[in-house]
This record gives sequence, C-alpha cells and structure tokens, in this order.
Amino acid sequence: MFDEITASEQAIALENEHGAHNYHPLPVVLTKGKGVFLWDVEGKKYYDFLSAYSAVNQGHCHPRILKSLQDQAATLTLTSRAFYNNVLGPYEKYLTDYFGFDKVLPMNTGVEAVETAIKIARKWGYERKGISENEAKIVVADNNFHGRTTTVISFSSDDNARKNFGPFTPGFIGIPYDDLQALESTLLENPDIAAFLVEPIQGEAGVFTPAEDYLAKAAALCQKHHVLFIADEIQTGIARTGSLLAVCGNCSCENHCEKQESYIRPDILILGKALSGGFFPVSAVLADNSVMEVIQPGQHGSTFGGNPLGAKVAMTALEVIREERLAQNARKLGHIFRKRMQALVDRSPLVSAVRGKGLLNAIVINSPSESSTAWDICLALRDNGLLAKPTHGNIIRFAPPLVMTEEQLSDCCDIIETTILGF
Ligand code: IF1
Repeated sequence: MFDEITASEQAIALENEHGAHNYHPLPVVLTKGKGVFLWDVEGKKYYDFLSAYSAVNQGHCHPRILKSLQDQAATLTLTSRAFYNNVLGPYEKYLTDYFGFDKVLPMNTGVEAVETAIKIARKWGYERKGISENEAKIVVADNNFHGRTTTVISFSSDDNARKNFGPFTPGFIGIPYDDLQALESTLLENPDIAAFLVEPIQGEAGVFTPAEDYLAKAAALCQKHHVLFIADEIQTGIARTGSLLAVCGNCSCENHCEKQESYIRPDILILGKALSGGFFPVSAVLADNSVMEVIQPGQHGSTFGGNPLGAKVAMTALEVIREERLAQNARKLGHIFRKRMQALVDRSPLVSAVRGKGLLNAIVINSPSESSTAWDICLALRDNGLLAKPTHGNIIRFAPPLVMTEEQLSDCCDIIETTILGF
C-alpha cells in the first residue's frame, strides 16, 4: 500500500505538473497569513522573514487594508481609463502629496513602473534635452535588479536572467554600483544620456548598501549634467529601510519632507510592492510637471493602471505606514537585529558578515556561492519556524514585516542563532 502523501506534497506536485518551472521555492506550502505569521497546510506556524520580497511591510492581511479592499471590491473594481472614476483623482492627489511630486503615472507591477520610467526618461531626453532621435542612453548599475521584462533584462548583468532572451534593447550603459568616479566619467563622455536608474540599496544583488554620500553625490552629478536621477524604491521604499524612502537618508519619520537636508529628491521616483500592502499589484511613477508632461494621451497606459480597487487599497496601505509609524519601528528593530547578527558573526565561523538598513538585511554565509549551505540553513530555519530564502548563492536576505514587535524580533534572532550555531 503506497503511503498517503501529505497536503504539502500534493500541492507541490500540482505546481510541478501544471505550472511553469520559473521558480525554485523553498519546500513549504502556505495557506494562511496574519501580521508577521504564516501557516502551512499542515498547520505549522512560521515567522515570515521575507515579507513577499518587501510587499507585505504592513504585515499579512492587515485588517484595515482588507476592509478597504472589500468595500471597494463590492462597489467598483475597474473602469479602464476610457472613463474617469471617483477614486483615481483623490488617490493621485493623496500619493503626490504624500511623496511630494506634481504628478503620478499609475501602473500595476514593479517592472511595468520601471519600463514606464524608462519611456518617460527617453522622451524627456529627446523633447527637453535635445538628444537626437533614438540616441538616448540610460546609465544603470552593475548587478542591478529592476524586473524581468525583455527591455529590463537587457541591462541586467546576471547571465541567468539574460541568456537566450535576446535580441536585447539597446541604449543602456552599465557602470559599477557605488562608484561616483565611474558615473562622472560616463556622464562627461556621453552627451546623449537621459537618465541614471539606480536602486538606493541593491536588494537582489545581496542587500548592498552604498557609501553614505553615494546617492546624494550621484544625484548632484545628474543635476550638473542635465540627466534625470531615477530612484527605483520598489523594494527599499514604503518604510522598509527605516525611513519613508531609502533616499530620505537619515530621516526616520514616515512623512515626506523636503526640508530634511539628507533627503535626496529623485527626478523620477518608482514605487511598488508594499504600496498596496501585498493585497493587489499597485505600482507608481512620480515626477514633476517638467518631466511628466512629456507623456500625452495615447502614449502610455495599461488596462488596470490606476484602477479604483488598487487605488483605494494603496491609500489605506500608506495610511497604515504613517499611523503605525512603521519607518520608526523598522529603524529601531533594524539596529537591534544587526547587533544580534554581528554577535553571531563574531561567534560563528559560518557567518562572515551582516549588512542592511532598517529591516532590509542580509547575512553572508561563509561558503562558496555555489554551495548549498545557505539553502540548507534556510531549510533548517524553516524547520525551526522561520521562513527566509537565499538571494545569490551564499547570502540570506532577512526582511520581516515592519509591524514586528521587539519581542518577536528577539524570538526570531534566537531561532536564527540556534539554527546557525547548531548547523
Ligand atoms: C521575483 C528579486 C527582490 C525589485 C526592484 C523592480 C522589481 C523588483 C528593486 C520588479 C522585484 C522581486 C521580484 C521577485 C523577487 C523580488 C526580488 F529577488 F527578484 F530581486 F525583491 F529582490 N525593482 N523584486 O526588487 O517588480 O515586477 O516583480 O513587481 O521576480 O521573483 P515586480
């Protein structure tokens, strides 16, 4: 008699059989989420230390965001932009006031917003900077991650993301991340540069935080050379790094404020993920009139872009960030977490470094990047009730929901320490 297969094994088999194999998930099958917790189909409870890649900063199934979703879903979900609706305008005002820009172009997924920013920057380059047609260049950082569409992987330096997806979109110049000299010489050499697109912290690459003055000086170089500074805050934004935006620098308030001297104001700001608290794909591109007005009717859009359901959800998701002071909490817990992890680095030969900002952190496992050690550690963490996943090879990203309490964080640090010291 063949032995009964578990509910988890059944679910995994179904995905294997009927789903494209474009992911290699950790073997755990989740069925419920609430705040910082997830449950699998066998009823086991876990701390979520990935937050759906920083899309559930507000915690799973936040009750207030759920209520907004339910109310709007029962009223009007989608009109398309062929007509107006009574939610989009208020959302656009709310969002542009919240982040301090003149206008927003609403989209759905993060990569769609990145593509939108690329189109706006190129058009601005031709129509406002006078770059000759089809010559516009956009500078990007090596080891970037901005999504997975054909144009965006065209400027990826990850061969696995590019191989056999060519021919690639031209017009991108890669420079080393966190290297002002490289940026300056590239801007000096190329008159046709429209923009510099950069992640304030490189998440997928392994949570690389640049030098303290990198973003400010990069933005200043862009201004000097009449080049748009585009900040991709899809993963680092919405309070994840201990301030409303990673470009806010040391300010830890949830309110956007121009007067903060450490605030580096991008010419184009890209948001996604936690903009909707993980309830619905909502992304956004914000800019001032001098940039956004290059887009005229019929030149860009999407069926669901700016839909009333996503707009309603996003307004509540942002209200939660402010009212629950989640940037402050992320900053406070981030310091505690890195201190605990540094103690682990000092004690365990298995962990060689910890780095990050706010509650976007990672530890580097002392093993060759192609070894399975980081993966095996994540399996052991799973068995001990904490879910995380390696990014590249030997780096484990730790990014819990920002609603975590100090006590829960301490509990999670205990699990991580016990697991690694017992490994
Ligand atoms: C996956 C990574 C994180 C992003 C930045 C744009 C996008 C992302 C800075 C595109 C998306 C997600 C994609 C997700 C895993 C996750 C991820 F590992 F892929 F790189 F977070 F680090 N800019 N990141 O981080 O947004 O189109 O996905 O909404 O592809 O598995 P999207």
